[in-house]
Amino acid sequence: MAAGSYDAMILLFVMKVILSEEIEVRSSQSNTATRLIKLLFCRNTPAIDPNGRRSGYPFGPNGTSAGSWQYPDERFANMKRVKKTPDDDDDDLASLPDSDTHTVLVDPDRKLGSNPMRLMGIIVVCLMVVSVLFSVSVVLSDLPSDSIWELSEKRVLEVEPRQGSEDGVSQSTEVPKDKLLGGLLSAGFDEGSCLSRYQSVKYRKEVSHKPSSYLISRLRRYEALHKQCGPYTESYNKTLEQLKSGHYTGPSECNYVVWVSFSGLGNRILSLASSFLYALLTNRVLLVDPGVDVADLLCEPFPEVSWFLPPDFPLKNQFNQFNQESPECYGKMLKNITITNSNRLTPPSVYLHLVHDYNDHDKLFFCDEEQTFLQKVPWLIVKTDNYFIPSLFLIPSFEQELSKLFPKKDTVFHFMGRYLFHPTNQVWGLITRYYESYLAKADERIGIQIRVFDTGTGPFQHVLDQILACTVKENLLPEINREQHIIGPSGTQKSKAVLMTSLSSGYFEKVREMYWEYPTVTGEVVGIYQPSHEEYQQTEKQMHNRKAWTEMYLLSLTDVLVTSSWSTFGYVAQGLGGLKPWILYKPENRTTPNPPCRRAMSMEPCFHAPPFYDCKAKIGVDTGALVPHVRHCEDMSWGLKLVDHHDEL
Ligand SMILES: Nc1nc2c(ncn2[C@@H]2O[C@H](COP(=O)(O)OP(=O)(O)O)[C@@H](O)[C@H]2O)c(=O)[nH]1
Ligand SMILES: [Mg+2]
Repeated sequence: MAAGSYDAMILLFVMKVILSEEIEVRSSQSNTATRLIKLLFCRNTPAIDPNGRRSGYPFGPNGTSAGSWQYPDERFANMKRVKKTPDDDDDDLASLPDSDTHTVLVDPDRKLGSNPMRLMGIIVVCLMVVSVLFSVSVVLSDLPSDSIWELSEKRVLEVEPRQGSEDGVSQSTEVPKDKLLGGLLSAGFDEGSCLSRYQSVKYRKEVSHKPSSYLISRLRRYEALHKQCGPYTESYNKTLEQLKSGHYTGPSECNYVVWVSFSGLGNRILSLASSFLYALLTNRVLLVDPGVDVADLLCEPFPEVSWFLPPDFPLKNQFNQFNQESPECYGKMLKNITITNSNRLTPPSVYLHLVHDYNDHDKLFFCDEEQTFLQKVPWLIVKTDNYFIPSLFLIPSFEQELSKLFPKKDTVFHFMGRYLFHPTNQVWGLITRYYESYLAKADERIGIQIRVFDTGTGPFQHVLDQILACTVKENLLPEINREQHIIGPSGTQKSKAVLMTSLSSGYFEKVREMYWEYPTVTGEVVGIYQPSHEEYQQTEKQMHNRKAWTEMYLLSLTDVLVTSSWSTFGYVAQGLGGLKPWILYKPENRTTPNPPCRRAMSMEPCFHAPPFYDCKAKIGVDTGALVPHVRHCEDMSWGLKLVDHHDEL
């Protein structure tokens, strides 16, 4: 294409000059030939205008010789770049008829054909043109191989990204996505040690949420602090001395939040995110009790220095015994206090009991006054099964920082989760193998998370009815046609892959059977899949927890999500996925609720056990009615959750 258009352009230009009788034939043929050769290969550097554009391009926007022009289109610019040789500028065809040459050639007073010598000259010129064009085309079609390589490379780079594909995996092979999630993740990790960290983006749809630059800078600052204060650093050892001595000896360089592994996996992920945000807000370092399985499930989230609490941490053996009655419990200390705050001695550590059964004294943790006191304590040991972030938004001293970190308030868990929770390679294998086998090829992926808190073994008919009522009513799944056997031509229908998760296999079997036995009214093909059915919740069993984490994560990779009320398992999926789910209402009296479900206000998890206390007025208050961004949850009337101002309430 390049050689052909060069030829055409040159020919056009020469013909135009001849036919408009603008060629002055001087004394001899050789002179004419010299001029034409000069015309075709003139060696002058084109002028650059103040904007860095070349001037003198002969084929200006209206076919005019523009004095100061812009490239008419980018393809031409590419052609020029492709032809880069050491003489590139000199050989630049764009600069051919520079103003200089042009002036010499033009003589408007002389007319073609008025003299036989001139006619002869023109014939010779034509012959010359033909021969020169031949040579030029040979030269251009015989470009050096690396020029051709450059040309093909340019074409590859110009390939438009594929539009409209929902398939994150196949799309990723063509469109490089932002593996650092808009700067949320640090770049310095070894990719192979935790493949999910940088690969997860390939499996997800691009979400519109972007982390604030302030959040990004705070995370980088946190990482630096963690590196300075993490396990076995000089600062860590120094602060540990205070703990061992049992006496507070003054402010320390590094202060810590120690998260104790406690409760089901969904709760642990939510409480870990809460503890990390609390650490970020209070300039503390988060250290994680690995429990029996955390290291098997989650990669290290901070570069260089581990987030795991060393096994020789002095209080480690007491974690299991810590409760509301422990003398180290902050709520207990407050209960026993008879003197004013200012006279209280600062201990080197306190135990914070923020478990769902906590009492009013424990809940004073959410008051500014107590936060001021806790600020000085080097070691805070936290046991919690809650997503307590909504109540952090009601503490005045955190307000400003939180709104800078999260200008969009319903993205807190989404960003904390995407930053912290990367499945280990073992779990990533389970996730990706399942995704690629059953979900990747579908036109749409629907997640249905079933969690039944009723006693007795399911499956229950009222729950099955509820699932179908919700998904069909909300147009998430098509209805079936019980009258016909076949609908629509085969092979052309849209496909939906439904990922069901439940401890029981009963719901999955019934729904799968239904879509096998009958066609859908829309002709859509519906595949139903469930990775496991573990029957009951198990603790401390490695594969059980890996499967639970795999399923939460797979649910987060779907396009549309249905979750169960009260389930932290579902909250994790919706938050990681950036999905506003349809929530199945909690059935009462073994009856299908009507309506069966509703759309969530936001993708944020619900804080199941918030305090209802006005710390200043020292009276009870509805904490779900104080600010527009902290509301009562859809699935738990007393719970609190974050919503964005503009979300429908
Ligand atoms: N694999 C799997 N495990 C489940 C499922 N539902 C509950 N579990 C197990 O039961 C535990 C329940 O605790 P949690 O994660 O807090 O979920 P929640 O009870 O729904 O809030 C999970 O951690 C799993 O161990 C499920 O659908 N799939
Ligand atoms: Mg739970």
